[in-house]
Amino acid sequence: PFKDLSESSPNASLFTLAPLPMDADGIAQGFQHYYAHTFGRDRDCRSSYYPYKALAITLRDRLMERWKRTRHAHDQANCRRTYYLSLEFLMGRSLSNALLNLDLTDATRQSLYQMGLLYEEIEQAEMDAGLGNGGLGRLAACFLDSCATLQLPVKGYGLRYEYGMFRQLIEDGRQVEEPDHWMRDGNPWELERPEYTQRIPFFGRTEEYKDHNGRSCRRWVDTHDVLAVPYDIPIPGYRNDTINTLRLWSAAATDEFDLGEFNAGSYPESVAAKNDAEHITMVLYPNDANECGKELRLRQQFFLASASIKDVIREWVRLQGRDFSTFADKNCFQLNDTHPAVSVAELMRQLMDDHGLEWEAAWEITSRTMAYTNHTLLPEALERWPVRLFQQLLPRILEIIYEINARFLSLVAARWPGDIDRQRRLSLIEEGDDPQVRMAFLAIVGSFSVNGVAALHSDLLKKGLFRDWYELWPEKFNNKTNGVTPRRWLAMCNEPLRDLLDETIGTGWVCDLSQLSRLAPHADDAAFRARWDDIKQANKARLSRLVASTCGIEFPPEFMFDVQVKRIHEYKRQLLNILHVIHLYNRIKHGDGDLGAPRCVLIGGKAAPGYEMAKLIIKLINNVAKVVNADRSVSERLRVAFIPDYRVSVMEILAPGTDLSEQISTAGKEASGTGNMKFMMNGAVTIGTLDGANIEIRERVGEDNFFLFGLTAEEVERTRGNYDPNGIIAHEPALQEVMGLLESGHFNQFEKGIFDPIINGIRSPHDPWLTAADFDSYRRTQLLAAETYKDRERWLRMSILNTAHSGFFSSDRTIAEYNRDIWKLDTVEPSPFGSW
Ligand code: HBZ
Repeated sequence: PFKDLSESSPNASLFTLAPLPMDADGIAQGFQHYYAHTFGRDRDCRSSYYPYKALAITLRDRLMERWKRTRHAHDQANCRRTYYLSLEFLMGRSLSNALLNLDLTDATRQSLYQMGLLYEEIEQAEMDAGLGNGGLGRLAACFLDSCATLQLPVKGYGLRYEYGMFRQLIEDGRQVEEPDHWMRDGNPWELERPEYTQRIPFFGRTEEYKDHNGRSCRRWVDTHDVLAVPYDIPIPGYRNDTINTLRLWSAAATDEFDLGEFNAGSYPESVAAKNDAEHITMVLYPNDANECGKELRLRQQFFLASASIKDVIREWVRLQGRDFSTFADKNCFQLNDTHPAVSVAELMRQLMDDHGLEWEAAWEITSRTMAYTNHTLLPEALERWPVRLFQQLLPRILEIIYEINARFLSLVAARWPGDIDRQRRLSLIEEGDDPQVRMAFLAIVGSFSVNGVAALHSDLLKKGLFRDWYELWPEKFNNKTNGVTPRRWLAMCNEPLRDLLDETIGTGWVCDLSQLSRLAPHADDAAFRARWDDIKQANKARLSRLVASTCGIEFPPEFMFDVQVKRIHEYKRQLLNILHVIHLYNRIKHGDGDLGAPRCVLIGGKAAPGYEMAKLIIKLINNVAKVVNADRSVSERLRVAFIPDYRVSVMEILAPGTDLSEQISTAGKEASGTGNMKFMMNGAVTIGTLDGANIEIRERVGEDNFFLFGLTAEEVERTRGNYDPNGIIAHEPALQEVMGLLESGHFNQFEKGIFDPIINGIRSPHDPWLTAADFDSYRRTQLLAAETYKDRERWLRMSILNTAHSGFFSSDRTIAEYNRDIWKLDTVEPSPFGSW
C-alpha cells in the first residue's frame, strides 16, 4: 500500500511548519488539545493515564520537528554512521527524560500545576519499557543518550517485544513471574514506519545457479518469509536539538504466508500459522547469563540482523547507488555481545546474493564494518548454536559460516603449520556428537575491533577466553570501560543534588562529568556537608516510602541504607550478603558488642525463571527478612527487605537514597557492573571486591573512600582445586554460627530442608563462587563500614568524594572512546528549522 507518489508533488509548506512553542503556555495548549479533543476526557476522568498520554504526545510533537531536522542533516552530510545492534534496549520511562533533555521540566510542572495536576503523579502512569534483562540492555540505552548528546550519527536497532522483562511478584517469599504487556494501552513514543518494511527469509534450501554472465552462484530458495515492520523511537540529546533514532522491528506475517504450501489443505490452520511469524517478536528471553538454545531465540537474532542490514543497505542504495566500494568507510555495526553476531554472515549474504559482490570484496567490506563488544567471561554464557538448527532455519547462512571457517582455518594453518590442536581450538565449529557454531568466534573473525567493558575484563579476555585470538590478532583487542548517562542517573533522578551541584560548580557537569571533581574541596566545608546530608536524608525518606508501600516494612532514614540490586546470580553473591545479615542477627540476639550504625538491608533483582538456585536465594532472603523484622529486639538495629520487581524506574529512587552500595561478586566474574557507577554518582560508598569496574572506581575515589574486601581474581584462580570450605567454616566462629543457624532450620521452621541446596553449595569444595572463602573478610569490612557510618562528618566526606570522582563513569566518556578508537564519526548539527 506504500507506493511512491508519482503524479502529485507535495508543497513544501506541508513539511515545514512553524516551530511549536517551548514554554508553559504552549505545553498547556497542547495538553488541553489532546486531553479534551483527542482523548475526549474531562474533569470526571480520575485516571492518571490520560493526562500522561496527553502530555507525552504534546512533547512528541516538539520532538518531531527536531527529529526530522536531525535526519535531514545526516543525509545532507553524507557522513559515516554507526548502527548499534542489540537484542535489548532497557529504556525505562521516557517522559521525564524527554522533559529534562528538552529543558521543559519546569514549564511542564508549572502548567500542569495551574491545571490542578501534579507532575509527580502523572509521571507514574508510564510503564517502564523493559526490553532488556539488566546491565547489557541498560548500557545500550545509556549509550543512545550519550550518542545523541554528543551529536554522533548513531542509530540503534533492536526488537519491539510485545512482552518485556516479566513482572516479578513475591508470594510466600518466592518469585512468581507475570507477563509484562507493557504496550497494552499503546506507546505514545513510537512512530510506525510501515513504508520501510523488510522481508526476512527463513527455512527453505540453497541451490546453485548461473547468473547472466554465466558465473556460478548460490541462492537461498523456497523460503518462508516474515515481514519486519519498523517502529521508530526518538532519542533526544541534552538540550542540543539533536534527536537520534532507535528503530525497533516488529514481526508480521506476509499475506501469502496464509495460503502457502506450508499448511496446504487447511485454510484455518494456514491462517493460524500467521502466529508463527508474529511470535518472533512476542517476548524478550528473560535469561541474563545462560544461553537457552531455543530455536525462537535464533530466529529473533537473525530477524534483527537481517532486517537492520537490509535497512542500512536500502538507505545506502538510495543515497549512493549500487556501488559498495566505500561502504566500509561510511558504515559501522557495533554488535552488543554475540546476540546479533549472525550479522557477520548475513551482511556477507546480502552483499553477495542480493548485490552480486564476489566473496573477497564482500569479506573486505564485512570485516572492516563489524565491531564486537563482549560482556561476559563466564564460559557457560557463551552462545553456541547447534549446526543442525542453522541447517534447518538458515541454510544459506550456514554455508557462508562454513566458508568463512574454511578460509580462516587455512590462514591459521599457514601461520602455525601442523598445529592441529590450535585449528580445533580456533574453529568456528565445535566438533562433537552435536556440532555447534561458536558465535563469539564468528564475531571475532568478522570484526575489526573486539572490546571488553572494564580494564580487568578486557585483560582477562586476552589472557583467558580469547587467548588464541589475541595471539593471532592483538591489534583488534581493546577496552572500553562502561559508563552510565549522568542525565538520567543524576540530573533526572536526583533533583535536589542537581540543584546543589549547579549552584556549587555551575551547570557544565551535565555534559562534562569530569567537572564534578571541583566538588572535592567542598568535602572539607562543614556547611556544604550539612546541605549534602539534608539531601541524602530527603532521598532516603523517599526510598523509605517506596519500601513501605511495596514491602510493608518501615526503613528509618537514620539507619544506614545498605542496598544490593541487580539480577540474582550465584556469581553476584546475594548469598554472601544474606549470610552477613544472618551474622548480624545472630550477634544482636546474643547481645554481642558494638555493631556500628543500625542498618536497613535492601536486596532486589529478578531470577531467570529456570534458574532454581537463584530462586531459592530469593526465598532465603525473604525468610530471613521475616524473622529479622518480626523480632522487636532485632529490628531496632537491623531491618531487611526484598523489593519486588526491581527495574529502571525503581533504581531511579534507590540510587539517590543509598548509603552503602554492595558490589560483592566473586573476583574475575563480573565483567564491569554499571549499578556500581549509578550509586557512586549519587554519593553512595561502595563495599566491593576487586572485580569489574570496581577496580577503576576504587582507583579514582581512593582506597580510603572504598570498602575493599575479598580475594583477587588471581587468588580466586589459585584457590580452585584446593578449596576447603568446611575447613574455613570450622576455623571461623562467626561463619560457623551462621551455618549452624541455617542448618538448624531457624529460617525455615515449617519448610523442612528447603535450603539444603544452598547449604551444600557453600560447603562444597567445588563451589565456584567461593562464598565461604570471602565471608570473614566481608564481615570485618562490613563492621568497618558500619563504624565509619557513625562518624557522620567522616561519612559525608566519603560520600561527597564518591560523587566528585565519578566523572569518569559517564557514558559520554565511554562513547567518546568508542568514537575515537572504533567508530571515527564526525559530529553533525541538525539542519535549521524549515530548511528543506
Ligand atoms: O553487561 C552485563 C554484565 O554482567 C555486567 O558486568 C556489565 O556491566 C553489563 C554491561 O556491559 N551482562 C548482561 O547484562 N548480560 C545480559 O543481560 C544477557 C542477556 C541475554 C543473554 C546473555 C546475557 O543471552
